[in-house]
Amino acid sequence: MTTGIGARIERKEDRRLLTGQAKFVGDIKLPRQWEAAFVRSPVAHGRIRAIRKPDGQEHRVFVAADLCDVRPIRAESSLPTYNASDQYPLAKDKVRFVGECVALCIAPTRAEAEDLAEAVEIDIEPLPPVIDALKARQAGAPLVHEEWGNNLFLTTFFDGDIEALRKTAPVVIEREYSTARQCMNPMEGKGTLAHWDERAGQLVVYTSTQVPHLIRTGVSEFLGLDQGQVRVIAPDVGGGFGYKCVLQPEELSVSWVARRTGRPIRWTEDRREHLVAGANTRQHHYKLTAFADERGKLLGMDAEITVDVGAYSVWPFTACLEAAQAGGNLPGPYDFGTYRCRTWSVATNKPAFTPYRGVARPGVCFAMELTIDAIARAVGREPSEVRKENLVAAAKMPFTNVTKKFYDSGDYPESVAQAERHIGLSEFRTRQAAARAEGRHLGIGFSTFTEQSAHGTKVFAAWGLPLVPGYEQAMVKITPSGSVEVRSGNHSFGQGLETTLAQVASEWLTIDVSRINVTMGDTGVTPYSTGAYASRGMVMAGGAVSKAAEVLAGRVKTHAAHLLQCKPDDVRLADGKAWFKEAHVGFDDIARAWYLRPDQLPDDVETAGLEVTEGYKPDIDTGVFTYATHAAIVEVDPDTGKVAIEDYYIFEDCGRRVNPLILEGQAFGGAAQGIGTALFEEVLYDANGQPLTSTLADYVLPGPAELPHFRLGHAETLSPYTRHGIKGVGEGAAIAPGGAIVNAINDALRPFAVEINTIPATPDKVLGAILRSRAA
Ligand code: MCN
Ligand code: SMO
Repeated sequence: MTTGIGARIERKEDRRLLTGQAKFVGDIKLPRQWEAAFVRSPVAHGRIRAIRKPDGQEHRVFVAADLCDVRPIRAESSLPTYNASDQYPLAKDKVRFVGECVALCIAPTRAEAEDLAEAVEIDIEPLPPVIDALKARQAGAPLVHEEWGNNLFLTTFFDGDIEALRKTAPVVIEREYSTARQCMNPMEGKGTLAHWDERAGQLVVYTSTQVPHLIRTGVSEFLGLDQGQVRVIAPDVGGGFGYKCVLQPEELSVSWVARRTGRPIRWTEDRREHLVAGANTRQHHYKLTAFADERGKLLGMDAEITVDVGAYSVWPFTACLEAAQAGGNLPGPYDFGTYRCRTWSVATNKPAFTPYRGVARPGVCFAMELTIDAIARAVGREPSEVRKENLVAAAKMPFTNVTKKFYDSGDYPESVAQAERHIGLSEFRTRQAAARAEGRHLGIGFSTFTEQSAHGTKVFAAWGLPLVPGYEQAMVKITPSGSVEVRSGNHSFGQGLETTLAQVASEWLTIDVSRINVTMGDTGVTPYSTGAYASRGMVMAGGAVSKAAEVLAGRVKTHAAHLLQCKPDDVRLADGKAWFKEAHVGFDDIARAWYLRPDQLPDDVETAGLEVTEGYKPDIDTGVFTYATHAAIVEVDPDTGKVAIEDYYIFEDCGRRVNPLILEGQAFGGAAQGIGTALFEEVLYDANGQPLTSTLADYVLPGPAELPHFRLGHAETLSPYTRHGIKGVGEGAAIAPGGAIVNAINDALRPFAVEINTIPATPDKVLGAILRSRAA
């Protein structure tokens, strides 16, 4: 059996993950290691008057004044109107959200460090908190960063001539939508263990991250070290979801204190710290007007998007990635000509916004997909029909949309047709009518989106981030025993690259993946990579491994030709061996000759060896687009407002599939998170900015009982612009559930003539809408 591209094989990493043998930051124990605990701000906004360290413990407690040689984290952007923020790893002068780090305490155990943290006294003069982004946007609001004179990290603008449409369009739909603030809750929290290695002359930082090379740059820049003095190692990482692709202040202060004290120091995020200080994503508000003709064909759209990005701009992706992407992505897979959009990235007294699986698109997809259904209801047609007619037609591919996104390939309407068929739309309408007659409320909803992946240099530059390249390198090598080693500076943090990169190498070298060892995440031994985010891993790291493995396969043939006494061109690789006609040699023979028996090789032997590093960049700089349609059937209980998902179907096209089994996991896991967004998850604050959802009893994550049995179908339209035709897909499934589920809820609620336009659609919101309708 081949284990190359397309093989449905189990993940190499699962044995150690499932048998408790994985090595996370929390599993590492170094000699003389101490643990850290943070004193965190109890108020959302305030001026620090004094911090008193407990008597006799001054050497174990660190505050901003101690870290005076550390530069604040400052993410720059090349976009005009951008306001940068300085985030001191330990707050200096002001605190700007509940949970912001104020002091760092170290002790032999975490319990002792926490006791020490309790004994630190902080005196903070409270300031009026900025909690509501729509109010904070207005002039005269209290300021999170006084020096700006407003609360705006950034505003962006797409200009389209919408006024003409306002007068002429037969159908005008106006809506406001909102999505709740969330946190990602990876199974493994964030964690960092740093120590100074005197022998290497390096600060070694073990950290739970998706982007080890970027963290190395960040730690060295803000600590004022040469990059050669820092080595970052991401061991096993138990999920990241975007939370772990930025430099966290804790990473910096723990690194500093390890260097200062000469002791290995570890901080492990606990669940409450995550729910409070990591409460940082997805909070969008939309004011939207859509214009359509009598059949529901979209003519144009006017949008205002406000994103509540919290107090600081994260490094390196800034506070603006979300809103900048939202403005460009709102038109999504739809074909229409006029678009006006204004976005605001608003500073509030909440934790700093970080990217979360889907970045901006779960919000825009929710807003757009509800609007499509609202248009369909207004013109009295089946929403999926209206959807199909508005999507970019296959015949128009490749297609440049109204925000200049270049859709490389695919058949978007067909994905809806597939979803209609598999969820059983026509049969459902009959069943729905019968159920309604019995007082039961079933609904069906669809949601379609595009997922840009493998963004090029120019795409990030256009978002104000010129430091993010659209290329990648990888190393592939044959060991002296004939097995294979792959090294990539990207990281495998749950999504399965450790296996799929081995599959790409296996594709060229034909050796079984069990003999391919993949090393990632250690800046000391891997080629530079900015890491795993934006669904770039498979295309970029996969492309680099593919190129390196292809070159290496050529070298293997050259060496095999000596042993087989033929021409390199006549050598064929199959089953992990090199063949000339019926004769063959194994990789072990070839490797032995090169490494251990050079006397067997000719004098003019090719000295380049059996180790190849290659770089890769897709043939297009604008990214490649995966797309999918999700379809859901729900039942709404009109007495409780509770929503049960009866069926859920996903039809997806991510180009060439490297591992269909992993892709199922990606789709089901992503959709589970999207269902959390749609129905359950919501970080709440009171008027003072105090978080009300600081335990998992208050912040509701969906578990198996709340999730449907997902079904998945695939098309495989190869991208013309990437190696093997691969497109990225890791974020995709988290994007669509909000739209599919709430469209289904609104379909179920049609007899009540109400709509839900806010997620999560919790029972109180659904029941509230029903009760208002009954009262009216
Ligand atoms: N894949 C494939 N065939 C393709 C495309 C992808 O088999 N045509 C596989 C890849 O090999 C990889 C996975 O699907 O194992 C996702 O690949 P890709 O879309 O390239 O995404 P990345 O490797 O860059 O992973 C990052 C992406 C992002 S940005 C988030 S957020 C996310 C996600 O992946 N976070 C995850 N999936 C996650 N899955 C888990 N379990 N945990 C997370 O934190
Ligand atoms: S949110 Mo994924 O790490 O781009």
